[in-house]
Amino acid sequence: MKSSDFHNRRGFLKKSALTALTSMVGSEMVFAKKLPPHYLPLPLENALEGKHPDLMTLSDKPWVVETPAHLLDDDVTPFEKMFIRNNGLVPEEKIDPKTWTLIIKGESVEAPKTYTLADLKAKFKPYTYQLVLECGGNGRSGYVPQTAGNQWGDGGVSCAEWTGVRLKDILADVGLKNDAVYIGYYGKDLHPSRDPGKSAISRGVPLQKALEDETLIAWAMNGQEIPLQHGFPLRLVVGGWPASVSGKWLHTISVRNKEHDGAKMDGHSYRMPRSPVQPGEKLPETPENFKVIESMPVKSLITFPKSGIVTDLNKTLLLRGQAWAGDLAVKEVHVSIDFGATWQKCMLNLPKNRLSWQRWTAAINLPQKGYYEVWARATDEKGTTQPMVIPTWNPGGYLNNSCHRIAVKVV
Ligand SMILES: Nc1nc2c(c(=O)[nH]1)N[C@H]1C(S)=C(S)[C@@H](COP(=O)(O)O)O[C@H]1N2
Ligand SMILES: [Mo]
Repeated sequence: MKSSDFHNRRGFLKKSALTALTSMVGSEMVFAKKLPPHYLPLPLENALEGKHPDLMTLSDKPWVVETPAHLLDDDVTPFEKMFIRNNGLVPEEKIDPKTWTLIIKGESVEAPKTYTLADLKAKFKPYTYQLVLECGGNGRSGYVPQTAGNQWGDGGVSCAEWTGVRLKDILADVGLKNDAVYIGYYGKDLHPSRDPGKSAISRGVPLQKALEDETLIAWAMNGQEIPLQHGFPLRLVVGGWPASVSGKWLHTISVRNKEHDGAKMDGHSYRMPRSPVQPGEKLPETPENFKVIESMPVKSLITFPKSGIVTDLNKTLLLRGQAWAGDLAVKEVHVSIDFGATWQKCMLNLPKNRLSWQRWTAAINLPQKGYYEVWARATDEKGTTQPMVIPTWNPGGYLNNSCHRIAVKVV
């Protein structure tokens, strides 16, 4: 369905579209004439179709939708519980996977090369990995003073199973020049301004990360076609780094001889100050002051029970959660019921594969009736532990990996 089927050149609903929309919505659209330019009735925007009703919409133009922590309890995140983060507007043209192509170009390829989806499937060996995609801004709402950007709670993270071919196999087939150091992606989504000359986001990773076994050009998620909101029909998937490097609706990869300079690679976008700043401090947004975020830090969630649970005295409470640590594995997870004064070690599963999250479980006994908080704290394989308090404030509000807490009442 195309916006131009319904909107005139100035973006307002066409008179001819009104009857069609009315019948699609199922009743008269009382204030249809007042619908702002480029808006469609929500049921036709489709973003939340099939999504769990308890996901939280942070924004609808573009769509930004968060998953509450207790819905991240599956080992493999299903589509209906997967967060959405769009920087622009989902492609409006009808997507035909048969004619979709991936172009590999840029100053550091021997010669540009184009693949159809069928070429990718026929030419290269497919792999399937479970990969953590966490928005760089996940947890942003914890920072004081508040920073600009979507005010994520804890749920801008997923770990689905992605199937595709290794980017490194494709790049080897294309042939790279010696000066190749970075790759950047381009997707078919529209800039929010609808200016076709602008891209909503075009990020990338150093060549070294691009060449890892788990870096995929994926056409399937959880064994099915990638859902439209998550990048149908083709997506770059790079686990462990800010999910903004996992380009949806992928049509081009550019191999660069310098740090990629696409949209949202500059300023303080997905960048951290090179040295800590005072909360609220304004820092000139130069590359000298800000460096691109690479691996995400160690983090965990309590996915069961849901915060606010009421339980009985003398009943052992079983806890479950997920833990991940960017490029690293998680070594240990601990929980505390006394605001971090003492910690109890949890059971921790091995990851299904590198860059997957890891299930942790614990059984706790709460000594008397009253209010408790359960805190969870993961430690990565290098010994780095999550902070209990909000970590260093930064202008973009990124990388808040403070301990997740839930409230528990014993009666
Ligand atoms: N083409 C394109 N790719 C994109 C984005 C986007 O807006 N356009 N958003 C990025 C960001 S910031 C995040 S956090 C993830 C979100 O992935 P999801 O919506 O599938 O959960 O996609 C990334 N890939
Ligand atoms: Mo993101």
